[in-house]
Amino acid sequence: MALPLPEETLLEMYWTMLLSRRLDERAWALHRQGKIAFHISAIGHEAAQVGAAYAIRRGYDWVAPYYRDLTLMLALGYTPREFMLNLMGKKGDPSSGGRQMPSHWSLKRANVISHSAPVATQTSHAAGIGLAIKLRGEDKVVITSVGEGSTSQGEWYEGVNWAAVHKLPVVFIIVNNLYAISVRQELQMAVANAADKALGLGLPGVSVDGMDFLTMYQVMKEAVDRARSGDGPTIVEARVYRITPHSSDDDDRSYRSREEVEQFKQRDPLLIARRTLEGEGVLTPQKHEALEQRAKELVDEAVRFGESAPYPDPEEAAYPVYAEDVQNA
Ligand SMILES: Cc1ncc(C[n+]2csc(CCOP(=O)(O)OP(=O)(O)O)c2C)c(N)n1
Ligand SMILES: [Mg+2]
Repeated sequence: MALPLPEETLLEMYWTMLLSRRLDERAWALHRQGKIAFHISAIGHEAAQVGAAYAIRRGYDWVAPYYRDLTLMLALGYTPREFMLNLMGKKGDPSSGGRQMPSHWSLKRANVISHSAPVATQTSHAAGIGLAIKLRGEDKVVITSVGEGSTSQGEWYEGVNWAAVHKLPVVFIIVNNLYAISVRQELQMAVANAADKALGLGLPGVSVDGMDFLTMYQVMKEAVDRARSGDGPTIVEARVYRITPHSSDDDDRSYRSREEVEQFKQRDPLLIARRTLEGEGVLTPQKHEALEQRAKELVDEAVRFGESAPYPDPEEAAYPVYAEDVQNA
């Protein structure tokens, strides 16, 4: 098939997915060892996130993510060390200096805004940033993501509606992993696809296989190009599956069968990407092994770094989260 990106870029995307998976698995282990208080996982969501990240101009466009977006964050330059500081609530955590819950991202150097824990608040933040871009006459775009359950929130409709009315340069990603904690999609919406909600809001809505990073990239690229050229926002629904429980504090055996989880594991986005890239001769088993080795070393090193890092000083609790001069803002 015709590959949409240079081989080197495809390998970089694969590497980001692999690193995300290995960091994520380590986070689960750290939680079970009592070394961190909480983890919320991106496992199963990696392809959708890397596809979205590579569709924007990273470091130039704006990003309003949600808590599952570890792979997206890594693609934007977030480091394994920073992730460990975040998980462990240590000094220097770029998201909040150890004050927010883990995985409530912020990364100023990558134009990732800080976000709140109430789901879908980032939707109206993204619409607001979109309006600012339009008023300033810039050619930037904003991407923002929520889970499918979060599209039940009034704030989600308000943000998307505003962006559609004013043709703002925003791409609204809905990560449909079928569940909002224990609540299945059918109990959240009467439409078959979350993207169908676009019809009532007056913007295009596309539902895609979010387990395939190339499909996601191509659909996101179109939506981002559309937004950048002034044609307005798009909803992109990425159909994925949450292979893990909702978070470290959830027991998914109470609401879904093991057979269902096993069935979706056959469509693990990492396996799909590996198969595609090996089929195209971009990846070889040897290259894959070398990446595995590198990921293990990086994760080990990041854990050591996080464990030996100090906790924030008590007065840092009163510092601002996003302001330029943290000491004097
Ligand atoms: C307004 C609000 N209500 C409830 C919660 C608690 N909560 C956190 S995540 C979550 C489920 C969200 O599900 P979904 O949007 O499908 O995202 P997923 O976790 O499946 O990726 C809920 C109910 C919250 N954070 N904010
Ligand atoms: Mg969900």
